[in-house]
Amino acid sequence: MKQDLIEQARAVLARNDRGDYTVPTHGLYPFQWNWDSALSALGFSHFDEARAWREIETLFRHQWDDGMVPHIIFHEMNDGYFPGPEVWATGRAVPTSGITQPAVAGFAVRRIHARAKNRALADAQARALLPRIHAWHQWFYTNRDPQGTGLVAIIHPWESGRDNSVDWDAALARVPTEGVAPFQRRDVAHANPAHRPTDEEYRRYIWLVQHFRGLGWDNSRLHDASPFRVVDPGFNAILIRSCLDLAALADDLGEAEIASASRAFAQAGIAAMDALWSETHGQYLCFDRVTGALIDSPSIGGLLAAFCPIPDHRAQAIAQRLDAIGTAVPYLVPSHDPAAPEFDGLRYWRGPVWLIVNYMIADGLKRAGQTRIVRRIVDDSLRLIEQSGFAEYYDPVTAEPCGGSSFTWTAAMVIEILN
Ligand code: 9WN
Repeated sequence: MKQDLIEQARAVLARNDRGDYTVPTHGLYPFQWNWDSALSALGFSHFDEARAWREIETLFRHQWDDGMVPHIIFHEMNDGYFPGPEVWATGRAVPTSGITQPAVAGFAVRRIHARAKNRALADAQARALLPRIHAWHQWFYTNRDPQGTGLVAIIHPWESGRDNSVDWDAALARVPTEGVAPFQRRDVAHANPAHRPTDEEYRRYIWLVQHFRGLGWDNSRLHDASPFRVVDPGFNAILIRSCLDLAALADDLGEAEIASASRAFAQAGIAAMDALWSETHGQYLCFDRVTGALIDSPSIGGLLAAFCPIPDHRAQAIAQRLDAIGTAVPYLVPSHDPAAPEFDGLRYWRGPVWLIVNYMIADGLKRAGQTRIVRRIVDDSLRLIEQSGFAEYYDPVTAEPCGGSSFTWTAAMVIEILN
């Protein structure tokens, strides 16, 4: 059974492999996505280390001069996705989007390096990537935390990777739609529209893209000029964890300066994170930098916070919260609280389970010693795969496969979990 699943997962990776990068899935997402690639490299690393390194190398080859690593790289033209390069208009030789995504690369590189069999290759690759990943982290703290609070904001829902989360509803409602050029969505030709964001959300997503494009994609201006500025505990936990992992890697490679700068970022972030805790919900919440208030939305972002080192009593509370959620739905971890009125088990980030997030929550809680709930998350993840294949996401009540199929990072997580 185990070997069968690994073989099937490898076939999914092979199908979506474009040589130097993978597409998330054929049809729906025909380009390279940032956090998909870094997490998918973990899967490749179990059977082809060189290919795993190449995936991340390709991603960083398209890093911007200011340090940002874009969320999409449009390697080959394909009109099956909207918004394409002409909408972003970032003016690069190989076109990219103009926003970023969760900074998982530092974590992935550290993990792949730590367990690599080909030590010479791993050292060479890690040494080349180290300053580039550090430049990205510096970019985050300079451009997305201009006041030096210790936590960074996202300026577009797509940056979070959790596009239509309930977390963004109120902040996104303040984004205008006037002046948005008419467009035709492509995603709904590939996936069930009931599983995807609404047209109204898309208009606001595109307004933000047009607004940033009008500012020449100048990152020193975008944060303050964006009507959407949200501090997401999950997003910050990923960045903090990657800073810590990069510090450990820098220690191994004798790069003391990068190690101490990375630790300083992480320490400031961990200290600031506690202000996002909600006693009422027993988890972390997002913070709206425009209104200056916490966002009353119990989503998976506040549980993913456990991916970075949080105090033991907080990890314990998150484990208890997951226990409670696990009595309400048969499959952990739903992307939104099943008891909340906004919960929708089919619609993307408003309820469905995503294997990559399960993996990161489980990894963080394992470090915190919460082994019982970790076992439940891992078991539920494998049950989903056995019943419903390598989907983009799953209904946490019925296990219905949703979104795209033959999904790269879902397959990569299966290889990672089973090895
Ligand atoms: C926009 C590729 C990406 C993931 C995101 C997921 C979805 C894109 C979209 O697909 O977002 O970036 O068009 O819906 O939400 O997490 O990286 O798999």
